[in-house]
Amino acid sequence: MLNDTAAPALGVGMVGYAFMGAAHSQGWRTVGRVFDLPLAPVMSAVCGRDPAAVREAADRLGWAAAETDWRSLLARDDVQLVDICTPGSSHAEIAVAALEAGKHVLCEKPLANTVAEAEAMADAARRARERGQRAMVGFNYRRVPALALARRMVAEGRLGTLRHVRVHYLQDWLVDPAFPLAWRLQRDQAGSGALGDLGAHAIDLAQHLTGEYLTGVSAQTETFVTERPLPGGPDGAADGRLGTVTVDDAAVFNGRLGSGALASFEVSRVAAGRKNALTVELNGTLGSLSFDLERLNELHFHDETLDAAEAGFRRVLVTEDSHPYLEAWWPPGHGLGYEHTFTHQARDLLHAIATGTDPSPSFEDGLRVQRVLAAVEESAAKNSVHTPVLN
Ligand code: SOE
Repeated sequence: MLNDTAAPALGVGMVGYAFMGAAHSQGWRTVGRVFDLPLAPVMSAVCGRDPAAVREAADRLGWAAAETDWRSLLARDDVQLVDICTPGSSHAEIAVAALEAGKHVLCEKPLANTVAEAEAMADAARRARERGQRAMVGFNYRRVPALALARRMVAEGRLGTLRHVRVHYLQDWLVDPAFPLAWRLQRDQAGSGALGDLGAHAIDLAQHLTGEYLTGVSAQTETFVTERPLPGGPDGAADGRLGTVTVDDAAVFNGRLGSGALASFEVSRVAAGRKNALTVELNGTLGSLSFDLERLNELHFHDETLDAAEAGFRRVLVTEDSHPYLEAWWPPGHGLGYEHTFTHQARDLLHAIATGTDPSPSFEDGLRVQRVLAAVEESAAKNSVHTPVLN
């Protein structure tokens, strides 16, 4: 796809083209038409194992060529940046090889399936940085304008000293026990369940919004539906056999941030009626902020410094030119959606590459999240629940 800016071209090659691949493609297609960029992304090639399916995806999503082996994608001269949208089990191998081949890398979250893999990726990124390459992990919700504004307000001290951080991320696509045993339900491919899929976002946001890190966690996880239909029939249809679910359906955990603020998290893929319900609340000594992804153009702010008669949560409509990312989009009030976070992600990565700065979130940030995910699983496995003495 041609880009009509005068900026030098940067060829992008993407591995994987399912839901996340489609979302990333949308970002690459739109970014140069909305933002003034220092580099013009060119959608050189997409890669997947099925030749017919990847060719169809290339045409549908706007990629010039299709490859069936990610190593061939890495070998292409028209690919300078590799965008990894595959299941977590292949992130480390592809990302490390791409960095060693001299490419910049964007990798979907969670960074990896294990801490060891994430460490190897962060090491490879550190070595590549010395050669001028950049590596970013795709925590796209950092790029919702209202959440970027929230981070700015916390950094400006508008909330005072933080006391509480509360992040819930709830979906319901697994509530039906007849939902098949897809890759996201298999530990060897996905690493973990709702925890890695949704909890990774929640942990990253808690740390990113506050600028602090979790120092310890206490957790419980649960797999409510332990067996699901195997998609062994034609075209992935169920064939009557059941397979074991090897990841969690839900996790609840809490922890303490560096400053001493208490953080609590709840993530689930079996919360009936909740489709993509990410909510965040921060409470500080001078005020509170509240965000709901289902109303993503809004941020609610309670200013504790106001007279009590007038204080209380007020809605800030985050669509002004002065709000993060909004200067390039529509007039005030016209609002953005989920897909725009991927456009913003592409924009920020291109700026980092062009200016030679570390992208945010870096692989190092991804590794930090991975360590928390591992700590949650460890705590849940120990099941160190203190039973109160009743009566
Ligand atoms: C599936 O649960 C999923 O696509 C996640 O993997 C994404 O990261 C999230 O943004 C939406 O839900």
